[in-house]
Amino acid sequence: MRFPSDDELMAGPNALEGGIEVELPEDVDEAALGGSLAAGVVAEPAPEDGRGPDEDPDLDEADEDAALEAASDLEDLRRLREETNAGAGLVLPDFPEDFRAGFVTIIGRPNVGKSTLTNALVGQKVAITSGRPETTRHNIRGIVHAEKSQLVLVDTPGYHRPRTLLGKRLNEMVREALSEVDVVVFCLPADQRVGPGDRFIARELHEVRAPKVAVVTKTDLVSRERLLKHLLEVDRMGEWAAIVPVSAVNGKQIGELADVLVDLVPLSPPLYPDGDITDESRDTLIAEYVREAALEGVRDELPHSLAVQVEEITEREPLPGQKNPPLLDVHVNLYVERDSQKAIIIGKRGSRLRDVGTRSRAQIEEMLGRRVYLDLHVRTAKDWQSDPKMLGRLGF
Ligand SMILES: Nc1nc2c(ncn2[C@@H]2O[C@H](COP(=O)(O)OP(=O)(O)OP(=O)(O)O)[C@@H](O)[C@H]2O)c(=O)[nH]1
Ligand SMILES: [Mg+2]
Repeated sequence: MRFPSDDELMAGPNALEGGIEVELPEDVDEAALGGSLAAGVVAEPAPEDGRGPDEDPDLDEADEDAALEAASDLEDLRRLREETNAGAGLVLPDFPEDFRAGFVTIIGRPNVGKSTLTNALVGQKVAITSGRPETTRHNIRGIVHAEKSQLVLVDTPGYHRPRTLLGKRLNEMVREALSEVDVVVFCLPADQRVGPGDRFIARELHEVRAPKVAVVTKTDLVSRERLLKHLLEVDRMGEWAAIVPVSAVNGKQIGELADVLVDLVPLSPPLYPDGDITDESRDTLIAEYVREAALEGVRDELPHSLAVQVEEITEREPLPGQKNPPLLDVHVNLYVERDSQKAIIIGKRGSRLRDVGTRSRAQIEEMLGRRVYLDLHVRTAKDWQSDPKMLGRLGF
């Protein structure tokens, strides 16, 4: 199968130039369609045994082994929690018999709003976002808690045509997140036409057994008429358990989407303790906040060339009689691929880097609930995106 070219995958063919040209078929009743969309769309609830709708009862043994292996991590986690609970009797709080919980992987091309949607569903920022494609570089779990349900969202890197070894690794992460999943959310932005990149992803999804929800993102950017045409295009693309239009920036239909997803995950005890909203480590969050601040206002290849890693965090000696927690020294390295990029990131007399420090420090201090001294170093790691050794050092 031919992978669409970069231009096809990116803005070009999907961008909305002069409006969507797709005509509504004559037999479609726009009013009726609009009505069902406004109501939050049609979802088929998961069967009570928690299996996907197209689970094949006649799997042969080899298939069964493969399927079991794919499901094992998820199942192991569930079993472990159940057993620990039964044995020790203290890990899990009581949960209702009809409690639902499961993994929801969010996929789509770069820049379609996956991370913004994840944050909106969680209700707090767990993933950084930016107007540049390929912002997310690892699978990020965000947990949505409700009285009778828990959704473990997995925000993934944008699926794209890889140009570098990093790109290949990012796509592998997406495929990994699709291998153990209860529901797939496929994001398609309302302000771009369905293009070859989307169709490629849709074809990949044929292999995935879990129910799929098409989420049309960024509805605030288009008129109702355009949205309806887009929804029809999406509807024609495949078999969806539901199609939900949302706007993550103004919170429209986010609650409705959560309800649809809860109906699709299986009956299960909670998978994460109450109150956990992500499994991102402190250091990862710090590095990501710095990268987000550094991405603001940079163009061309620079966003791709930028990587950030926490080098060291040390606590200062408390001052005599000090009541507040002592200052934390946070040392962070920013890597770029060329010296010319280094100069851009640092800015005139260090002004840009200072700005990056001020903005990210505010977020870091809020997260840690204490004051930090943030020390940023910009280093050149030549062509790190294609250097296996450097990729390894940077955690890819
Ligand atoms: N107007 C509008 N903009 C949105 C919405 N959701 C996301 N955006 C913007 O779209 C851009 C991309 O958002 P992200 O959430 O970073 O997209 P992503 O799909 O996670 O991107 P990658 O991580 O690069 O794959 C950002 O500038 C967001 O502010 C929305 O509902 N409405
Ligand atoms: Mg993202």
